[in-house]
Amino acid sequence: MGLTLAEKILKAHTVDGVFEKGREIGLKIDQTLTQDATGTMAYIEFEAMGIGQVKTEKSVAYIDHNTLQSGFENADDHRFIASVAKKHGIWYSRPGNGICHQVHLERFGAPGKTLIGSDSHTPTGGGIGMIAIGAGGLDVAVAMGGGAYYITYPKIVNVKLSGKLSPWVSAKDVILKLLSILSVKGGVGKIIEYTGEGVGTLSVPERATITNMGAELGATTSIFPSDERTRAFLRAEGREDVWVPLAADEDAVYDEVVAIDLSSLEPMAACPHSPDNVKTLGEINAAAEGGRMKIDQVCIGSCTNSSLADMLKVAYILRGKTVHPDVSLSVSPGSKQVLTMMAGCGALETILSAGARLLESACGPCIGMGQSPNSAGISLRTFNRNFEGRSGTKDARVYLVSPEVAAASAVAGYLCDPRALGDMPAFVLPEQFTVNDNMITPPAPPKEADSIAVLRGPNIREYPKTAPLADHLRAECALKVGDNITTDHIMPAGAKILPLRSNIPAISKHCFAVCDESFPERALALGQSIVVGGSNYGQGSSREHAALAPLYLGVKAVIVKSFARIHRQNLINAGILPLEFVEEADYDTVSQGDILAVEDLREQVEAGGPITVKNLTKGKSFETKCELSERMRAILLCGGLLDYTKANLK
Ligand code: MIC
Ligand code: SF4
Repeated sequence: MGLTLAEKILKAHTVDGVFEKGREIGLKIDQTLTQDATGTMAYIEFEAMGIGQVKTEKSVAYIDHNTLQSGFENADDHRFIASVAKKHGIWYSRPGNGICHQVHLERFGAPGKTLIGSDSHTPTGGGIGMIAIGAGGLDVAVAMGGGAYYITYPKIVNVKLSGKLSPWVSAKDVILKLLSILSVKGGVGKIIEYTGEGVGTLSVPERATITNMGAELGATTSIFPSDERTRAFLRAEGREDVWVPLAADEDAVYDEVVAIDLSSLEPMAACPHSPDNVKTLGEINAAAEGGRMKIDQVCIGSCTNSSLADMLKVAYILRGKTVHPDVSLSVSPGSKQVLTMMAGCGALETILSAGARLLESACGPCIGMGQSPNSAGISLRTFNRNFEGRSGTKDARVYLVSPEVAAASAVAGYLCDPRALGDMPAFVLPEQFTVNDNMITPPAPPKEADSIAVLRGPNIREYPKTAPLADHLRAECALKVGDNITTDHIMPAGAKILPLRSNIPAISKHCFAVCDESFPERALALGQSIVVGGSNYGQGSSREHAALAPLYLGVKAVIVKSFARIHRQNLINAGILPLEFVEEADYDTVSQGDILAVEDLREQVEAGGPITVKNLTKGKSFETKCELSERMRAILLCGGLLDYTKANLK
């Protein structure tokens, strides 16, 4: 029986466990990446492990999230990361050089390699045939130290692409279509592998848009074959030497198959407040007053849609036009390389003449770092997430669209179908890109490492205190939330809160602010507490702060209907017990304020069976499950991955 492409790469990298469906496997990690918002914590953890030089083939630290320096905090974090990187063998991409995923694809990614990154959109690398997975900072720190990265051998879903995209229909529409089929939890525990003759019609940037937003399916990762188009992209980057052809075996067997005919797709949008709330533009406009949805803002950029290919289309649509007077249009090119090439070919001038507001090559508005919309504003964004409050304006209505829809709408002033623009020219990418790595600082030679001081600012605090799992647990349900709670609910981002990413006591004050502002104070006063939630709890970002803030506030267990993958792992890494209701109906029997208890907790976790939770307030009990590998059990029992790693290093 043949192997899928994902399985081939996973198999070649399995260094621990049994290579069987559903079992936990430990992967050798070739490359790692961090960004600044998760990176400070990852390097604090790396340092706490006492490892000298990184053991990976390539580790890169990017500054792209916290680039708005409205106080000393972010600049201090940049300086800290730069110095840690230099000391420990890590390449450092300076602020202004671009968004981690875009730059990694351009300058470091390589087909057939494994990459983990402390950012959920790391699967962007699947666009050139990598197994690229988003993980918590602590997992990345362990991988930098040469430790394996553990995943459950996933199911492999084959998305078979046929046909060819029609003019003005975009790669974004492919992933929006898949989100409408599978939903935001349809990819949990799965790798999405693209095959079929439609693959060859898509360029690397288009493939990367699709694998990037596979994160919104909850998938472990997504991957495209490495073919002649991959080779051409790497050649244009001056890196053809890393190219290898890669594809699934002819007789590969998949767990599920989804067929998408590219020719049948049309421009779509994900409506508020979820990436899978997908509708056609026609449907959205038909429901709006006067048959047209008026818009207030358009933002083009983010790691999903900020390549040169995207920018050339935007420039073409804006040529000779002016942005509608009621609309604010911002453009953030994905990297210095993209921006330089836009300047070189005149696209930048066209975009600026049309009245776009040029932002630096960084995450910017995607993570609420500026450009929050007006009250109840309607914002079209080429980004990947439209969770409530993420834009920085609580009542904003954010729609996720392709760059083509975004640009056409910015001119029209309402949600506009770009197919109305008529014929589409062929957008041809240059054979050679403008490569200049002067904003990437190499690490110091290992022999100089001892002489390099790590520069810490006053906002950089230690990892929160941990303790081994207690014998018994008795705590109040301090918060009960519903389904699809995102990490943006648990640990919001935005320009005010992000600078606190390296200070857990300070950032914890904002934990669950979107749901209940009084939670942090209550939880701290209680000393220990339990959070109860619905299904797909913790979807979205990889930020381990969504586990570290609860850890600091004394949350001992989270009981939900189901978890998103990265967040569940982050809870285990932080030593917080992740429990799932065996009977979903039991969720309804728990109220906020109930006192819950688990007797013989350590014993029950060790035994691995269902765990009984008593609701002392209601005089009832219910069963929960806590399916853990032996390794995860050991991590939880000793109080989290940091303690486990320290203990096992000795
Ligand atoms: C995001 O898109 O939500 C982020 C900000 O890039 C996060 C990482 C973070 O919270 O720092 C992610 O996707 O993992
Ligand atoms: Fe940055 Fe947005 Fe991409 Fe996250 S999704 S890495 S915030 S651009």
